[in-house]
Amino acid sequence: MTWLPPSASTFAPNVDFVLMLITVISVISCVLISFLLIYFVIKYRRKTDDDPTPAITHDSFLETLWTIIPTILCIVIFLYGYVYYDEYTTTPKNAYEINVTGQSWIWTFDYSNGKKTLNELYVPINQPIRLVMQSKDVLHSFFVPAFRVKQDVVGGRYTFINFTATQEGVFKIYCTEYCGTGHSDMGGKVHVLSKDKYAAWQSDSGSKIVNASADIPLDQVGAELRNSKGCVVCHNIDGAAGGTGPTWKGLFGKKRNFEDGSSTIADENYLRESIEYPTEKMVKGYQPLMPAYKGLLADYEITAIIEYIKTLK
Ligand code: HEC
Ligand SMILES: [Cu+2]
Repeated sequence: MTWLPPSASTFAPNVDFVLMLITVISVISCVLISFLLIYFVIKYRRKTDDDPTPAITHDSFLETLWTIIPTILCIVIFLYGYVYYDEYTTTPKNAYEINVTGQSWIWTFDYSNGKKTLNELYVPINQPIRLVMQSKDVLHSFFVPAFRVKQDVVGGRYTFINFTATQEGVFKIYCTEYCGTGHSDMGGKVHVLSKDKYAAWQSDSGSKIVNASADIPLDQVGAELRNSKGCVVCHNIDGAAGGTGPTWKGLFGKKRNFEDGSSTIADENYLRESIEYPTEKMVKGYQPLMPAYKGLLADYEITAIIEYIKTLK
């Protein structure tokens, strides 16, 4: 159906079917009831002034009918909902588990072989997946429209999503729980790969999102990473004040003043430390909101971002 997102998981057709069922029932009832209402208003209108109003108090047959038909419809809708919900919440035995962490305002994914990715989830096609999700801070919600799965992500406990992707491609992830100023930018992508490509991706070292072997200048790779790694949510590059984090414009080589009264000049090593351990040196006037990117960015990715920051004069 063109008005729906792509249908890319085993649940998607079920959810769409229930949606269609409810829509069709609603449209038919609406048209039928409206039509009968108008028809009866005209047919049984008072035609002359002394036309008597008939004293009908009830009709057992009609009342039974309009109770039983909607009841049956409700039961049918409930049963479909129940069966599909049960399927959705039951973990298949051979499910492949991926740990998901939501925090303001990025998603990180931990795979069983030690790989970690940021805002980009990689899954194999036709393989039941179980996401074990938690939040580091406030409520978030993990939503992949193309899979028709959505679940709140909560601090201090785990929540789960099961799905089996049925289409190769790239699909969007949204956070659907209002979680602060960066909420609307808190998103990511699911990459559904064939089994072969997935195995290749898993054995590939480093969390490459941008292809390092392509002939792209480092600073351009860095510009790309600012978006894909979520820096864009908190750091602007136009020098505007009032962002969650300091602007990157003119940052390189500038004197930085810290909350503890010390200061330094922003060189490569300072930038690297700020990215990996942001709370080590707290820039004056800012909150400790930046996630620690240690282990989440490959070395060449950090270098690329630093090269990019250098170009922002
Ligand atoms: C949730 C918001 C947030 C996100 C996302 C975020 N940062 Fe930050 N960042 C901050 C805040 C707040 C500070 C200032 C406080 C501090 O020093 O930790 C900061 C400080 C920095 C600094 C030091 C800046 C200075 O003026 O001295 C650098 C460099 C930096 N971030 C890089 C990054 C990179 C690279 C990314 C993405 C990979 C990123 N940040 C993502 C909030 C964020
Ligand atoms: Cu969120």
